[in-house]
Amino acid sequence: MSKIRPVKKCYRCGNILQVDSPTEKGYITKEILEASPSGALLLCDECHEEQSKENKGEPNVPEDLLRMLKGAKASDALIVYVIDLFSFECAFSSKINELIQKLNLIVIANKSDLFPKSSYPSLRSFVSHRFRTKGLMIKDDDVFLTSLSSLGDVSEIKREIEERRNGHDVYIIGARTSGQTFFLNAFLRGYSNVSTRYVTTKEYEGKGERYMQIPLDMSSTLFQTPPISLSNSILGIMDLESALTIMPKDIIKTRKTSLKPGEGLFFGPLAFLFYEKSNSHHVELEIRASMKIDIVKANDLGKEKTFTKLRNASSLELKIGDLEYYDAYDIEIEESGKRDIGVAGLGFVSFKGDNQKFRIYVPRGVAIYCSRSKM
Ligand SMILES: Nc1nc2c(ncn2[C@@H]2O[C@H](COP(=O)(O)OP(=O)(O)O)[C@@H](O)[C@H]2O)c(=O)[nH]1
Ligand SMILES: [Mg+2]
Repeated sequence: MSKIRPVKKCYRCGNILQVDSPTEKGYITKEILEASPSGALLLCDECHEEQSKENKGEPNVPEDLLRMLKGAKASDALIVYVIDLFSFECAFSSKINELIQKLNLIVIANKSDLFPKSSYPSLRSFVSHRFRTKGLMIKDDDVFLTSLSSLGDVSEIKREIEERRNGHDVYIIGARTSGQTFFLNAFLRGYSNVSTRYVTTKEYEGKGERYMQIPLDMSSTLFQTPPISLSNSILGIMDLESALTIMPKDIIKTRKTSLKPGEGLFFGPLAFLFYEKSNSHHVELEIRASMKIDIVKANDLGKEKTFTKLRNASSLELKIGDLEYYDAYDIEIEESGKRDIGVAGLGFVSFKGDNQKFRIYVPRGVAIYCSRSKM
């Protein structure tokens, strides 16, 4: 009688897995293949190595920024770190953090208008906690919430900068779209030049973008810097125009739903969060994501079909492949407090920790995080 057996493929590159030739496509170490339970998602050795590099989940950082921060370190400058409160958790770079670790640092936590005022105190402590987990030892008092797009008044921050810089240079850093430009525009309102030098702009890396240098006194300067990239963010897999349409504009509404084991949620075609199991039967979720994203429930079996439907219906210009080539991560919740699972640039889902197991699928290279709850 004939026998039919599925052929094992690498779920990342799609090549048929083989154990004979390390130099050919799809090679996987025999012991790994033999030790894997049937039905497990497998990676060939090459993809496994690639993915373990990528899974550090950090964004690309312009060389010019690193060069400038070496200067900042040498001159004991003050760093003003601008973040987008909605999504900054995965925008850190260990290379940057190493350079600025010992410098004075203040954080401008921008886009506070997206959150209810009642959450401001907890947002500040969430931000400072997140910085500390990245080795940047700041206190809640070092975090300033702003809404720079609504012509926010930055005079308090200006005073803090003046006080904390001790006559030294200042470097504004942050990820693209966090609000650096809005901050500098606000800073320049009411600025008066007390030096004999001009406000100038300088082009870095020949990309046509220019960055400001603003004299603060006769010998010190405030430097705008090239932004940290969105390479590990959902915003990085679409053109800037699409990215701007999915960035939330108004206070983020909370959408509530619950999942039973075996069910998952699609965030448009951009991510799929699958709920595997927990102690209790179902999990209550609070979702905070752009309202432009359709959130659709699907079970594991129906996920490919739902994905295709959502992708075909999407008006966004997306650089994504099929769901089978998405990166997949297993998340096991060990804490019992309120937790968030988030996708860089897309949003986050909050729930009460109870030994749940989730699997999340995101376009290749997009970073995810799991942390205590932001709200
Ligand atoms: N909701 C909200 N959006 C903001 C705020 N500040 C900036 N933005 C938006 O974020 C985007 C990027 O801002 P920009 O200052 O150019 O960021 P940069 O890339 O860091 O220079 C723009 O589309 C702004 O409209 C804010 O305080 N609240
Ligand atoms: Mg800018």
